[in-house]
Amino acid sequence: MSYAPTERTDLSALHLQDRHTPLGLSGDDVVAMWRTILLTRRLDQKIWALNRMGKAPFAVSCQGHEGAQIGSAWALREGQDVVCPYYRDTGVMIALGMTAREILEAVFAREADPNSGGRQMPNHWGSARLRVITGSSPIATHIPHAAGIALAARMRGEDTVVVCYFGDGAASKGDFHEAMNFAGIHNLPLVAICENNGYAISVPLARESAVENIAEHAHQYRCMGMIVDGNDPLDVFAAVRGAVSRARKGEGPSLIECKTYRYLSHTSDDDDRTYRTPQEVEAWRKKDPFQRLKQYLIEQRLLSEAHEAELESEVTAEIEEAVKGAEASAPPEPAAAFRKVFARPLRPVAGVPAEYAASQEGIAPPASAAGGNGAGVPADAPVRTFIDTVRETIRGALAADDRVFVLGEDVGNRGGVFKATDGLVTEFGEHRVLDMPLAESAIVGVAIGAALHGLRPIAEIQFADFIHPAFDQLVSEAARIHYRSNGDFCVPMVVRAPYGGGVHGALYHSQSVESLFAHVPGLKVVIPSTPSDLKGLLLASLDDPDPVLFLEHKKMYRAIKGPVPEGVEWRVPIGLAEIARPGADATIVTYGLQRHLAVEAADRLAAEGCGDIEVVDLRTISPLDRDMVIASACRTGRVLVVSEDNHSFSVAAEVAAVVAEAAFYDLDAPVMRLATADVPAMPYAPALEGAVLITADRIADAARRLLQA
Ligand SMILES: Cc1ncc(C[n+]2csc(CCOP(=O)(O)OP(=O)(O)O)c2C)c(N)n1
Ligand SMILES: [Mg+2]
Repeated sequence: MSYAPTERTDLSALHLQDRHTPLGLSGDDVVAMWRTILLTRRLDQKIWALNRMGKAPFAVSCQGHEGAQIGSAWALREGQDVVCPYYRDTGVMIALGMTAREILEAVFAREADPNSGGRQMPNHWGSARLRVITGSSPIATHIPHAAGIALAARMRGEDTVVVCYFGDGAASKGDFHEAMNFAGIHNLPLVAICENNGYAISVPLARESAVENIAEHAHQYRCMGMIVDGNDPLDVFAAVRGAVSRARKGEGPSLIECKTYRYLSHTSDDDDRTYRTPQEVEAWRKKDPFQRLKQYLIEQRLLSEAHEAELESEVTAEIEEAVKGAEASAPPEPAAAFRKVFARPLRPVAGVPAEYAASQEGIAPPASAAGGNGAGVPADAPVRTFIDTVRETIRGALAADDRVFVLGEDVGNRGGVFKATDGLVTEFGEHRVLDMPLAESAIVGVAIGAALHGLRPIAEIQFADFIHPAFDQLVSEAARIHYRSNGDFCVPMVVRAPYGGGVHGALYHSQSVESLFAHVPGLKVVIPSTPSDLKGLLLASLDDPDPVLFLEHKKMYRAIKGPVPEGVEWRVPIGLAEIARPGADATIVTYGLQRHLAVEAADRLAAEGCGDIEVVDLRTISPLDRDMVIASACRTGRVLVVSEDNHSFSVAAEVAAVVAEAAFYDLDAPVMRLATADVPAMPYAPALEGAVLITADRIADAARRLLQA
């Protein structure tokens, strides 16, 4: 199977016709465009050579793609449009203003690398200065971000256009389809550019796509679809300029497919001889965008031999100087590896080697102990259920801050399946309470994009059980964006999800997911257990510059009531646990619904005269309030950790480890865990569900054993 040039990409005979003037480009413009292609080609060749010399560990070549990359980037409005590039887009970055020196700082993984400060591999672009959004390695995850930025730009009344680049391989991913569908539904100012080079590493197009042209997907998503000769920069420029202008005028998204080819292997680690023939490569080399534009300039009498030589020597000197400078520039200091995990770090990073502990960044420890036990809650505060508190808190946030908006499945007219957003669409309109397609990756991905563009999204995942399609967006994207961009970007986003069992929800409406996400550096995970905590923590999460996963135990929605301060000033700090019930003889560490069950069990044991048990409610799972857990463990000498999540590899396991490490010599008994057995949560039949469920009785039994141990 081979990927041959088609008629569409055939070289037309001679460029005797002036093609640039009708496009609004002067002769100087086209020469400048070619100079950018020249710089890109020579820099790429240099980087490849540095790799082969053993000086650059990893290289991604864009040779062959320069026409698609520079022709398209030339059509953007500098300083206003936003770009989500692909890893192969060296030409896009040079056209947008990243210098050879800056690119080489990344190649050598230097501290001055503007993309990531040496944290990511080369070609993982990102620069707030250039309005280029930080990118990752997982393919296609950035396309929903582009749609979210386009949505946010429109909500903010800007005429910004978002341009998103990707390869033919990316068009196989759900994120591509989810994002294009969303862009089509909302007619967003998005220009999606597919650099189709015929391969996803070694897999040829015919084995990755059921349709011959990626642009054919456009009509499914109400986009304008176009196929252009990606090796003709002027053709690409014309198409992208048209698409950008349509998007700016509110005429909706476009999908432009640039048929192109890469001349070298996929990366410096690949060997393309295993999957394509030299003849095929040669056929495409005859259509080299570099040579074609040069040929055009010569035929149009815009480039003399002397001028060409002058440009060549300018570019060579620029690259040589950049290599020298970047090679000599400083690597990142090792201690930087432990910084910028969060935009607002609340606790020291756990597990930092002792030699770097002293050089950690300053943390802003959580402030006061307001919250669930009533501290700071006015005596006349109205009593509300948990679910009413969710809704009223969101209502207050929507009214107080026009950057806040809600997105999720059924959040609009239905008001959410639990009624957490009931009535809000009528009050605030469809643009602030956005019904989303049934596509969790897009829900979180769009929220990330909107957060990156200055909004404060509250994304609702209908049930925590359905958060798994968005795992990549949460774990690979939201959680890593601040760190991977060396602090250049942050994601102030809240993702709410009802979780937990005991409601006859069976395997897929009962799960506890906190341990999965608490494991991920860069995510804050919050689980409130009282209405006043819920309000204070949700508002604190909206203030926070980091992504917050906000889990609400669904059994509490109508069962738990409590006083809730009015207004939008109330805050409960993230990262601070609370003593829900003071006691002297043992500690139960827990969170969520189990706080209430633990207090009930403790009261019962006290009434029986068995002992006085302290209950610590974590409230924030990550970052964990180790100080309060350890202090309580040291005071009482006995610790039981209670959690509805599965027994092994869990939050309960982590708390037990913290206690064992830090309070061992103050303990009078081994740390105990009471958690749901390691079975998929939860079976449906009442008898089966009852068998696995954590109840106040079971907590009391466990606590009795602990007191006697
Ligand atoms: C989700 C995911 N799966 C696999 C990979 C490994 N991988 C990196 S690039 C690539 C091929 C991408 O092909 P395409 O989108 O056509 O871009 P091209 O490299 O051809 O420019 C693969 C499989 C990855 N980075 N992410
Ligand atoms: Mg490809």
